[in-house]
Parts: sequence; structure tokens; C-alpha cells
Amino acid sequence: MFSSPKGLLHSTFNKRRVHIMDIQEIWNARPHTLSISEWGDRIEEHLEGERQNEAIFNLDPDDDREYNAIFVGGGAAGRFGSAYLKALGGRQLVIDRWPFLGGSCPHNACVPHHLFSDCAAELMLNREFFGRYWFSNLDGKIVNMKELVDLFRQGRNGPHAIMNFQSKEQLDMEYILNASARIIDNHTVEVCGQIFKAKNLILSMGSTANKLGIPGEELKGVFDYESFVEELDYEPGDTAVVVGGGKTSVIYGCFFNATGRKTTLVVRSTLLKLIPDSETRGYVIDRMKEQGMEILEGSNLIRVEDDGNGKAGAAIIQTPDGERRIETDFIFTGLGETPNSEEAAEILGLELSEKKEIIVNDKMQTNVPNVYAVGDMIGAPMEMFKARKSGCYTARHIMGEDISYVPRDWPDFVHSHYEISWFGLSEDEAREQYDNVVTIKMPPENENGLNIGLPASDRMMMFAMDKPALSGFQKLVIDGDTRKVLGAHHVGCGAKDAFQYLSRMVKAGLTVDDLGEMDELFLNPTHFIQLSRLRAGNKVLVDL
Ligand code: FAD
Ligand code: NAP
Ligand code: KPC
Repeated sequence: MFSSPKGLLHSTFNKRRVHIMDIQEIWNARPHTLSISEWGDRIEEHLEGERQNEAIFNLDPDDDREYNAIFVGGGAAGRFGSAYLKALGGRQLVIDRWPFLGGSCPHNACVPHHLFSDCAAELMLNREFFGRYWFSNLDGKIVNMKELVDLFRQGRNGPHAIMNFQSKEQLDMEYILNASARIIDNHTVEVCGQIFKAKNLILSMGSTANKLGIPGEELKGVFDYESFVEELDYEPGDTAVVVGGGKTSVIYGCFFNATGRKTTLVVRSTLLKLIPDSETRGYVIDRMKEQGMEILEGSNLIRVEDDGNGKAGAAIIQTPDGERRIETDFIFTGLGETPNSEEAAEILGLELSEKKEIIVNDKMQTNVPNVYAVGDMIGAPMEMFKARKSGCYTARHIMGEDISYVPRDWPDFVHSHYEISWFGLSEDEAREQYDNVVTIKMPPENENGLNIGLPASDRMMMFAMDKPALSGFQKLVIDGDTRKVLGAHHVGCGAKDAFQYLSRMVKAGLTVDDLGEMDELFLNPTHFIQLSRLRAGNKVLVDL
């Protein structure tokens, strides 16, 4: 079922001293299929074992057409673009310097983040109920963090193996892995001394974590999301300092806090300003504080002190109240990302923004003919859906479709100890734009504040029954005149799946009456359907 006409050859190339090799030798290689588990072993050998200097060639010996496109970078954007172009009947080649396709998401970004966010939620539950029910007593205990990083490093091989197997055997893609591509011109790249030409070049080389540029940042013990999973080789002490107030810093900060470490978030402006609804944001931040997190807004890490052995010993922070010194061997930064665009821009003469984003039109075309850019290289939103979709739209354009893609009004999410999802207008934004704004909210306004066992749903039931104030928050924002849903906001667990679909429905004009007509799978995380049905009978909508 998975047999393929493709040749797969692991050619030995020293990546520092590149050998020139007759490409025909590669093309004439015997067809070879690796199972998913064989891929797993191979990738491990390429990453850390004896095959570190070998490139992986998977080129089609039977296809002599000119490539429609070469994708430089095989992350989400390059892989999805390649698959789509192939599906449309074109010929593609994707090149990645890692020995697997899929890019940063499975290797050091989204996938580890989801492991650590899962752990944060589990640990919060445990810490809230320790010594009761079946929960062990974690009071005062610090959970081993390195063990979880090691767990991820072992486990990530599975997704890597699937991406290579799927891309070759099921999607019929051509690729070269474990080898850097050097861009020569708008039709040409060089890989391992070989020249590859295509009608179009797609730049899908991703982005790199920003640095602070402060003294001591280079010390051992100062991490970003990448070095955290690649380099953590000791068990950090009882204190963590996290710099940044966006997604990465909050996700990781909540995890460090949940492991039992005293965690301070150093935020130069305002924490989590990306959550649009102020009440929702307030609920999230209140819970973070209750879990013991210290939040220093308007503050900057200005120096990391050496402990005398080349390792971080203390963080020096400028706060609005003066300088603070926190002794710690563990500092983490989440400061946003910069596209890997500079070298390509210099070679090709690409137009860049101030933040080094490659400037593209709605067809992902750059200012250089036949050169496209996709994914993180074109800036915000640096999210998987945009990476994948921009890759696919580019393929469609190259294959002759008249397309236009400008990401706007997407549903969004972040994890604290909770999962937080939102879409559309906040309540305040809606009130600025509409005269008759109605909200449906859980828990409802009441004299005890949040201390009511609703919302209740999967993964929140222990909170709902025993510590009601912790069971989440949800809000639907409606235009009372047209009855249309304007925005939706959720804190809890399990709702982000629904927000993926909700966004398209809201764009299509979803009303409170439509929601009331849906068939809920009760108990469900948002309760939006049941609550809307309670209100749908009203000719004149009012808050609930
Ligand atoms: P990448 O996946 O980074 O791919 C770029 C590829 O190019 C890499 O594989 C690299 O090896 C290769 N490359 C670069 N230069 C060369 C060269 N010269 N030759 C050959 N290969 C080259 N988004 C979500 O939607 N959900 C999440 O939960 C989420 N979590 C995240 C957590 C963190 C901590 C971070 C930092 C980001 C997260 N993101 C998340 C964002 C998401 O990871 C990115 O938007 C997405 O991975 C970008 O895909 P890409 O293909 O543009 O880049
Ligand atoms: P981000 O959301 O842009 O947040 C960056 C944070 O760092 C902001 O709080 C910013 O402050 C701060 N900052 C930037 N430079 C700083 C400096 N020099 N000193 C102090 N603070 C500084 O970026 P991110 O959290 O690093 O995430 C990177 C990208 O990955 C984002 O595009 C994000 O969408 C994506 N991502 C997605 C997920 C997900 O779950 N979907 C998870 C993680 C990351 P200001 O607000 O003051 O600018
Ligand atoms: C396991 C998983 O889906 C995360 S890795 C996704 C990489 S890619 O499919 O290329 O976007």
C-alpha cells in the first residue's frame, strides 16, 4: 500500500566540506521504503548519532520535469505548500537542514509547549487538592523539570518519523533533508554541492527567538524555548525568572510555577495584552496570581549575574519601584521571533519590514519575480494555521489559481494553567461599535463573585464541585439588534476545538438563534448552545 517509485538514498556529505556528487548516482538509487519506526531510528542517527553528516535524498528518478517550485525550509509552511503543489499535479522539492520535515513545531515549539501546558494543568489540579481524594501531597515539593524535558526529547522522534514517512509514501513529495540550502538566485539553490533549479523559489525558513542583548545573557542557565529543550542538563533550583508578557513566556512561566518553583514574570509593558476581553484577561491573571506567580509589569531584566562558575546566579531587574535582585539559576525569555530572512534578502534583494519580515502581497509574492515567502518569514500571526495556509495558497498560485490570502480575524488561544480561547470582538470593543450589546456569561454575576460551580465541564469538574471559583470563565458577546454573535471568549479546558469552527460560523453571520438550534454534547466546555437556547425565545435580548 505504501510502496513508492521513489529512490531514497542516504548520501554521505560532510556539511562543512561539501563533496560534489553526480546527481545521476542519486537518482538511480534503488527504490527504498522505510517504515515509520525505521524512520524514527534513522532520524535519531542523523540528529545525534553516526549519520550526523549525511544528507537524506528522496528524489524521483522517473520524473524529469522541471520543478515548479523549490521550498527552502520544510516546516509547516514548506511541507504543506509542497504537499498541495504535488496534489495539484506539480513537481516540488523541499529542502531542510534538519533530518525531518515538520520544522520547529514538533521539534521545539508547539509540541513541547503542549506537553508542558498539559503538565501545568495537571499539576495545578494536584496542588489544589493535595492530600485529598487520590492526590499525592505536593505541598512544598518541586517537580523534576529535566525529566519532562527528557521525556519530550525521546517522544518527539515519533512525530518526526511520521512526517517523513507521510511526506514520502503518502504525499509523494520529493525532499532533501539534513542539508542546508544555499540560495543562488531566484531560480537556483545549491545543496551539498549540487545545483537545483526551479521555476519558482519559496522561502519557508521560519524564525528565531529574539534576545535581550544584556550582560550575562550568554551564561548557562539562561534559556529560550529552543535551548530549554535542547540544552537543559541540570535540575533548576526553586526559583524561576521569566521575561516577556506574551504567549511563550506565560505558557512556560505557568509551567515552571506549577512544578513548584517561585516564578516571577518580568514584563516590560502589560501582561497578556493579546487577550482582547478585559474580564477574560482579568480572570486569567487572577488565577496566575493565586497560583503564586509574581508579576512585575513595567519592568526589565537588565543583567544576569554569574554565580562564579559561569552559570546564572541572580537576575537584576529594573522595576518601577527600583532595582530588584532575585537569586536564581534559571532564567527563561519569551521575547517574540524574528524571521530568518536577512541572508536571503541580501542575496535576492528582497524588501523587508523593520522587523525583518519579508514583505509579500496577497499571493505571497515578494518584490523579486518568482520568489514567494510564507510562514513565520512574513511575520504575524506566527501561528501554524498561517504557516500551513500560506504554503498551500502559494502552491495554488504557482499552479495557476487566482487566489488571495491575507490572514485576518482568526480565532486565537494561549495556555496559562488553563486553556484560553477567543474570537471576534471583546465586550468593550463591541460596546464601542454597537448600541445594543448583550452578553451571555458563566459564571453569572452574583453576590459571591465567582464562587459558583458553573461553568462545569470535562477536566473542570473537580474545581466545579470543590473549588468553584477555579472552574473557568466564558462569555458570548452578541449584537442585541441583529442577534448576531460578535465575539466569544473562554477560559477552561477543551473549548479551542470549537473555536476553530465557531470562527467561520461567526463570519457567516451566526446568530443566538442558530446557536440555540445546535445539538449540544452536554456537558460541553463552552455552554454557548444551551445558554443561547435559553435566550433564543426572547424577542428582546437581555444579558444572561
Ligand atoms: P519552521 O517550522 O520554523 O520551519 C522552518 C524550517 O526551515 C526549519 O525546519 C529549518 O530547519 C529550515 N531552514 C531554515 N533555513 C534553512 C536553509 N538555509 N536550508 C534548509 N532548511 C532551512 N503555533 C500554533 O499555531 N500553535 C501553537 O501551539 C504554537 N506554539 C508555539 C510555541 C512556541 C514556544 C513557539 C516559539 C511558537 C509556537 N507556535 C505555535 C508558532 C509555530 O511554531 C510557528 O508559527 C510555525 O512553526 C512556523 O512554521 P514555518 O514553517 O514558518 O517555520
Ligand atoms: P509575543 O507573543 O510577540 O510576545 C513577546 C513578548 O516579549 C511581549 O510581551 C513583548 O513585550 C516582550 N518583549 C519583546 N521584546 C522584549 C525586550 N527586548 N525586552 C522585554 N520584553 C520584550 O511572542 P512570543 O510569546 O515569544 O511568541 C512568538 C511567536 O510564537 C508569536 O508570534 C506567537 O503567536 C507564537 N506562539 C504561539 C503559541 C500558541 O499557543 N498559539 C505559543 C507560543 C508562541 P511588549 O508586549 O511590550 O511588546
Ligand atoms: C504532531 C503534529 O501534528 C505536530 S507537527 C506538525 C508539523 S506539520 O504537519 O508539517 O505542520
